[in-house]
Amino acid sequence: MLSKEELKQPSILFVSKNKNKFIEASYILSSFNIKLEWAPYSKLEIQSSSLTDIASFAAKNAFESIKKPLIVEDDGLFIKVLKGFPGPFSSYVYSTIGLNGILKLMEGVDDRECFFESAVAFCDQNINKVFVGRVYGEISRVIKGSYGFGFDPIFIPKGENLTFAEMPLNYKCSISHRAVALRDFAKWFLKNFKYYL
Ligand code: ITT
Repeated sequence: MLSKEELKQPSILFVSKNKNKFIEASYILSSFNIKLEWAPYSKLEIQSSSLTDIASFAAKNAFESIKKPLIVEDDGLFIKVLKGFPGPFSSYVYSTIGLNGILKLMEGVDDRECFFESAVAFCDQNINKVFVGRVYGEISRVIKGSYGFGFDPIFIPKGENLTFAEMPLNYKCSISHRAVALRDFAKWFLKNFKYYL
């Protein structure tokens, strides 16, 4: 006989090869009692300047093969003087020129304004909906901190002196682009989809 646990609807899958994103997303959604399960697959990435379109397409594509309610999240770091670069190319830029490459591009530049954007796409058999979050800040002059991942060591959120990589997870997750998008998602989800939990 199935246990009470097994009879429950499955939790939502978080499709990403990036475990850090899953850990942060799980932490953020845990305060809404929404449970995520990690599906460590690469998402399909279309060419677009819109993270919303990239996430939405990837979620639909993942749902077609997995056929379970899921989330895909696409992120990007948009630097003002670089006209939004690396934006939708953030993953590629991170793994090629990396943090040092970004700092090099910003050498001698005083205007260091930038923002992180997160597009969270939820998809099931009936719906494909995207929630967007942003956090504004600036690119640091040097690489600082050892928490977090990706561009965290060079991103200083507005109003702070520390990079994301100098902040413990609970603090980053109270102000991040991911938190803004996922909190919106959580409110919508709890209103509309109680039966999944
Ligand atoms: P998936 O596509 O498999 O989810 P990814 O790491 O490629 O994993 P994204 O395309 O969404 O994820 O991320 C673009 C880049 O931005 C990538 O290099 C991430 O490491 C980085 N990134 C995303 N969220 C971040 C965060 O909260 N802090 C720092 N860097 C982040």
